[in-house]
Amino acid sequence: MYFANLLQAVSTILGLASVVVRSETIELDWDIGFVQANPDGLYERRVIGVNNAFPLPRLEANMGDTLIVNAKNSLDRLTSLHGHGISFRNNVFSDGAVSVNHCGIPPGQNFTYKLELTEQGTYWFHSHSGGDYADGLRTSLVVHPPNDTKHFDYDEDIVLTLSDWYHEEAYTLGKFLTSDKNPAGYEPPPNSGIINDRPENIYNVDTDKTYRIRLINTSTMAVFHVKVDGHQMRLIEVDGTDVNAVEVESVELHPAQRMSVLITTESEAKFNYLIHADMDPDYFDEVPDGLNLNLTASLIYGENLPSAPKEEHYWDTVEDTSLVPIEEQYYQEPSQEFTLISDIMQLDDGAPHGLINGVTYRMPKVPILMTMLTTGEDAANPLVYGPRSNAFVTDFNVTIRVIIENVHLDAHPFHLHGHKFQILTAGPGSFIDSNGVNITSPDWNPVRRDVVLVPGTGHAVIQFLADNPGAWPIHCHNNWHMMFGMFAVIVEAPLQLQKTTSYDVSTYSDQCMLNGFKAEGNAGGDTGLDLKNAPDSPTLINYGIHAKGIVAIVFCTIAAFIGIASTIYFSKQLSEDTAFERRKLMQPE
Ligand SMILES: *[C@@H]1O[C@H](CO)[C@@H](O)[C@H](O)[C@H]1NC(C)=O
Ligand SMILES: *[C@@H]1O[C@H](CO)[C@@H](O)[C@H](O)[C@H]1NC(C)=O
Ligand SMILES: *[C@@H]1O[C@H](CO)[C@@H](O)[C@H](O)[C@H]1NC(C)=O
Ligand SMILES: *[C@@H]1O[C@H](CO)[C@@H](O)[C@H](O)[C@H]1NC(C)=O
Ligand SMILES: *[C@@H]1O[C@H](CO)[C@@H](O)[C@H](O)[C@H]1NC(C)=O
Ligand SMILES: *[C@@H]1O[C@H](CO)[C@@H](O)[C@H](O)[C@H]1NC(C)=O
Ligand SMILES: [Cu+2]
Repeated sequence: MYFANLLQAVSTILGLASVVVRSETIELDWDIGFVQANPDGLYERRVIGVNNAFPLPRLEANMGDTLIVNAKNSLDRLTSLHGHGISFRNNVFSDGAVSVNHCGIPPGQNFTYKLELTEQGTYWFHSHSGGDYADGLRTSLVVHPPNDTKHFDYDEDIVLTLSDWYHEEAYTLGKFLTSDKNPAGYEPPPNSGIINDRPENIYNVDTDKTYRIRLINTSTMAVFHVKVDGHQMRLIEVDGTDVNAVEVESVELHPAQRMSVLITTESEAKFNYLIHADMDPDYFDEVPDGLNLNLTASLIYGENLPSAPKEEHYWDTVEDTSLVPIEEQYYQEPSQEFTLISDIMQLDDGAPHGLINGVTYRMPKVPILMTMLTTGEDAANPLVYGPRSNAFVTDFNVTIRVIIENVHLDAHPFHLHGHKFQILTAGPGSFIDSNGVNITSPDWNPVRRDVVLVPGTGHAVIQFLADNPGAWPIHCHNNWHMMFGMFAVIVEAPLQLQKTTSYDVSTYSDQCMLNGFKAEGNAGGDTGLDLKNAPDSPTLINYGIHAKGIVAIVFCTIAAFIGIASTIYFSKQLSEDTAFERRKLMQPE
């Protein structure tokens, strides 16, 4: 990083900046290991850090730069790294989603990730293995625009990551949560919230300057509302897409989402102000006593100035679909359409599971990408990826529509790797019962993001151009829900991928083997469509008894475990009989 910045400074001094497009290669050595830290100032615990430190180094680069991260895994289990929102075009082995395009880094070994930063915006870099990102393995990644596509004037960036924080390790909590001891899929509320993975955040600001505040939601499950006292906010970016500025009172961020807002400081330094980041209690099953929902950072105009008088603030929401990207991409009629019905329920192993079309994801023996590259023409057949991979195979260079129908009561922030997709519509109820997609004009330019919030018992419809062959997960980014298996994979243009990507099995086979995977063949590690060795996963409990039966069973079991919390969860469940009715209609037997 320093080296790159230094080069930049030198080239600016030499006056080279205006004649050459600089693109730097930024190379980092990251040793991933456990360290002791006290991120919320309330409790010291073991967290996952880098090079013996926590929080992790912030990543920053210019558009066009390449980031190389040589990661060593010094944990006692496999791990991985993923650049959230980065397209990984031509670097399909660097996306880092374990079991999809990566076998993970075995303990004691290294892996080199390559991120070509071809798009400006606010991103983040985090583990894509188990709950490791919730235990600390995450940081911001800001890609600065070059002058000619810098759509807004601002003087400086302020980067705020917002997260919930648990005093117990996600690794341990996850084991309990995904077991038959937690049949109703209860999600424990966090112990606190943190900004920038540290207890205190103070920003010194100057008068009459414009700051771009970049917000990154690195939460497990918390939803934040952000507001700056005394300053009008203008929303200009969502998930790496610059949009026509919208004045907002506050912004709402779901897990894994990013937003940028501009604020202009006052001409006269009179007060110091607070930036508020409030966690929304509606997204928790339970709010424990003593959980401070309302976090703050400080904007300091002058050390000796008084604090601004307290302000009443309310939570505003900006509909994604009302935002208009500055760089236009017009709506196209889709050529292929997939429907994903998402749910969470107890399956026949007694544990809670996330479901896509009735199937809970189970890691195949061979990561999807490696199956795509080693099964010839079979790669275009969804069967080759196994019965539990939720694989959706696309053609090349056509428009793909994905309809997500959520029959569960919780809202789910769905993330797709490899693309910024257009959001055509999102709302309550099912898409089939809605007015459909409203094509407002031939040059309709829908908002593009990489995370879409699918409301509880609601729907969302997204589209993207299948021009990036690879294996791209589409999953809920609520970390608990992802652990429950609410996960599918877009198998994008496998035959095209075979033409453009050379793959030497021996490059990855040793690491894959150490982590329990194979590096070639179908989902069972065999050839052709012989899938007898492909992993299986639990299945649905007979629906005959479902609606009332499961509620009764689950209620008795869980009440013993979690007491009051489950009653709250259940009052949510019971008030929504319709969800159960719809499940019966939509789930396969
Ligand atoms: C970009 O704009 C800044 C401020 O206007 C200027 O100082 C800088 O030289 C420009 N860089 C290039 C590469 O044009
Ligand atoms: C592994 O990573 C460490 C630190 O990240 C680095 O010092 C070392 O050179 C790497 N080893 C190899 C073989 O690349
Ligand atoms: C962050 O993401 C989590 C998980 O989706 C979500 O519950 C929370 O509301 C988000 N917070 C913000 C500020 O977006
Ligand atoms: C947190 O902020 C919200 C919004 O201003 C407010 O309604 C709520 O009362 C605050 N909660 C606490 C505990 O201060
Ligand atoms: C993708 O499709 C468009 C329009 O159908 C065509 O112009 C373009 O050449 C295609 N690109 C590739 C790489 O095949
Ligand atoms: C479609 O969008 C237009 C323009 O925003 C709006 O006037 C119209 O009511 C919408 N139609 C439906 C069916 O939602
Ligand atoms: Cu979810």
